[in-house]
Amino acid sequence: MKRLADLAILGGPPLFACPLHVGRPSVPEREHFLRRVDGILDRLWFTNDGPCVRELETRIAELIGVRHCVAMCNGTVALEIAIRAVGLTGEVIVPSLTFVATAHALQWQQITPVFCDVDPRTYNLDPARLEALITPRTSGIIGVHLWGRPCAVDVLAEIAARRRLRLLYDAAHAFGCSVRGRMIGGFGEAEVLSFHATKFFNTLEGGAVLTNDDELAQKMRLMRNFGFDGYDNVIYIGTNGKMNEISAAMGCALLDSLDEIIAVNRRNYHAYRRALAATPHVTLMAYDEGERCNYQYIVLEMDEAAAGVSRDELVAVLWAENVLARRYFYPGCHRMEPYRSHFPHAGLLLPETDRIGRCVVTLPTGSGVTPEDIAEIVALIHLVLTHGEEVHTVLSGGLRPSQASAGVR
Ligand code: T4K
Repeated sequence: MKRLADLAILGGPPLFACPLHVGRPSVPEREHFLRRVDGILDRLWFTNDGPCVRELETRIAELIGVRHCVAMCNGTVALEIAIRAVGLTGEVIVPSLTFVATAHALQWQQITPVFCDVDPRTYNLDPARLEALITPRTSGIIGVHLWGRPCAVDVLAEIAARRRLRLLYDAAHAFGCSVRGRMIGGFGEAEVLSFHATKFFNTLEGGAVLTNDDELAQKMRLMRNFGFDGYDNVIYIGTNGKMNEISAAMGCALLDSLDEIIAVNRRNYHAYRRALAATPHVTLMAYDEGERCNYQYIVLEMDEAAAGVSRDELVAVLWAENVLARRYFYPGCHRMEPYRSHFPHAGLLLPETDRIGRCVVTLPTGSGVTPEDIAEIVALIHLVLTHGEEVHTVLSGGLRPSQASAGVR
């Protein structure tokens, strides 16, 4: 257990010899994956709707209970294709508290993302603030199930139906999660998954669109393949959104271990929860354990004023100790380009987004992180937060390391 004087910011050795990352990839049973790769090399069929992609699509559609899973090369292209396939234009209402890909997928196609503030209890689109943002140019809503916790799906569906708007979900964080027992993936007109390496379920790079709409699914299948409807016949504008076979093989192999991966994330979440119970000035984002959860994000909200040390100072201490915590999703899309220049005053309508972005910290989890590691990480956080002012003084250059050590012993 570290004392304040041993902190790496004061010259002590880091708590962990190797970095602990947020978003370390899950790895399938190696032999199983390599056998699948051998099959791909033997078949000489590497992409373009190959057998591994079809298997992955079928298994995911069954698992989620939707009619169609259309696998794509990544979540961002999957979003772009879904947006185009449902015909979004003009303005689309989205949260700003999300990974920037949600907004970029719109702006990339000259559709304006209109940022709506979030409900601080869910971190998701606040339906009470949404209707005021609807204009004659608004064509739809994209909800984001941030950190795997569901949007207010019923209220959003009601608003979308009443105001005649299309409704999509960015479910990049929510594979394997449910709302009142119904798996995320089947809400709105379509939901988009990301299988990026940093997601608890990955296909190296990859993503998918899930939908129960047969026509929409068929359109997206064509759009991901340049719009080809059979050889030599292009019937839509399209792009190259195809998933390759090695990625799909990774996904198929990992699907076999999905329950174990989630069990490890759940174990880690409980380890954090137990350990953090005695730590002041932070609140751990809670999962609704009555639902299916993937537990892939460990998110702390920190009370900077009470702690006497800033969120960024806490992150700096953690990085020095090789705990590579992240500030997801600071500073919010509205403070990133090109949105910052397009809407310089957007923050006025996004007080919760700004507040949350300033005080959240995402911590390492996944199979590379043990309950013992978690006990050490939390002890470190506890140390910083119970000596907030001293840490703040050291980090703002008020004391030299030797003075600081002398002062805190
Ligand atoms: N919508 C939402 C809500 C999303 O969160 C995302 C992606 C998307 C849409 C778009 O889906 P994709 O097009 O990406 O499929 C990462 C991921 O790149 C991104 O996929 C993810 N969200 C986002 C939340 O996180 P960065 O820029 O923070 O990644 P990076 O490279 O800093 O990696 C994060 C951590 O993971 C690092 O500590 C290192 C570790 N890592 C990373 C990779 C790639 C590994 O240990 N191994 C690896 O292979 O965006």
